[in-house]
Amino acid sequence: MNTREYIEIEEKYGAHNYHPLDVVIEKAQGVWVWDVDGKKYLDCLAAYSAVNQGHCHPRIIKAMKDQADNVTLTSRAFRNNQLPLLCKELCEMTGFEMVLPMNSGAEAVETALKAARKWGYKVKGVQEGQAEIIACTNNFGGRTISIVTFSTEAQYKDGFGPFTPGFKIVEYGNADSFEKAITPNTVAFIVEPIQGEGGVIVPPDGYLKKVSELCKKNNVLLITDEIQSGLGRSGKLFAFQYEGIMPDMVTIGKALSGGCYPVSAVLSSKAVLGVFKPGDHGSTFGGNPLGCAVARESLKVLIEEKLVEKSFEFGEYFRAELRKINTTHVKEIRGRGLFIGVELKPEAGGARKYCEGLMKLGVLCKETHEHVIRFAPPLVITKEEIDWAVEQVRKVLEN
Ligand code: IF1
Repeated sequence: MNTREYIEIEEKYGAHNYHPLDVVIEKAQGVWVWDVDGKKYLDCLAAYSAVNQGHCHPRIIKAMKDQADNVTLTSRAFRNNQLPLLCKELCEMTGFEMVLPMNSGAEAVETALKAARKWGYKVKGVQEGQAEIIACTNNFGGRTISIVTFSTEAQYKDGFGPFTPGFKIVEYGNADSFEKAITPNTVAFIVEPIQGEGGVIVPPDGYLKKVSELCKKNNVLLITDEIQSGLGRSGKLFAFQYEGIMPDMVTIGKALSGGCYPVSAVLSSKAVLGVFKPGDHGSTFGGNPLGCAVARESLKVLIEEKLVEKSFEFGEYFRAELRKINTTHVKEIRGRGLFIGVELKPEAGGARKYCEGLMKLGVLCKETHEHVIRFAPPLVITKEEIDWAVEQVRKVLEN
């Protein structure tokens, strides 16, 4: 079957909750993917930063196959021999004390919100039913009803009410706006250290440090959502490290499994995750041995292949090369590590057509919001591959 035929079947039988580029991928390795017509592309999206380690990383695939031969799922009614090791390795790697594993990013965010509320009632002493959680404009945390409750993107909420009470919105990047919103009932502030969906928005220097201080001063938990920015994408293990802070809770997902399996987690302290007692929270698949084995190997690959350091270095290089393109379409090139946003001027006519142009030239990337092209390739990309990608970007952007 060819591209057209696959697309027709998907359009007929699959729900239309996406508007993908019309490339039907059947195979991938490292930074490269191949479509069903045999055409090869450089992947500059990396499944929204889930395949930081590169597609089908041989070590991760081997760990997955080996584990699949042993045991895939026990449920948490029984223990398995992978979960303890994943939790220990994650804590040793990150400096947190406890881990709660889940599957999708949205579940990790929900878990952090539940932990924060329970902590608010049991530890902080907020009156039952009164807990408030503060989130930012332009945030993205997933698609559950509670999470879209605090989305500021009208489409993500339209038709999905009634919503969950107890959330407040403040302006991203503005610590004063956050400070003014704090009340004695505030239990947590959830923030992306770099907003991905928002358009690769890096907040002003000092912002995270300031909100971290305000959280400490007001006994409010700081939750940084590193599902997209974490695990090397930003050029540090976590993007919050750019400001030398230590949040109370961190959500991770995506690259935790190198894109091989849905694995997410909340990292925190005993004081916070300790509020969960048996039966309070869980998931059939969360912490399953297959996911844990995949995550353990994905983390080892990240460290042993020095992908965090590579992301930092090559991110600088990628941005510098993009800046050399002679074009009047670009408003701003920004980002950290290999987490790059190219914002086009409104006159450029929207980012989508440039992404379509790049696809024809063999580079896959995706617009975010109307005017931003996001470049976030697997962190295993080489300098030569960056040069080649920039060459293609030059062809579509040069006037
Ligand atoms: C989609 C965007 C990226 C996330 C942060 C939690 C989650 C995400 C910071 C939830 C997920 C995704 C979801 C995916 C597209 C994607 C995305 F375009 F929406 F903005 F990456 F930039 N926190 N981000 O970025 O994780 O439940 O999806 O595992 O199509 O919705 P999830």
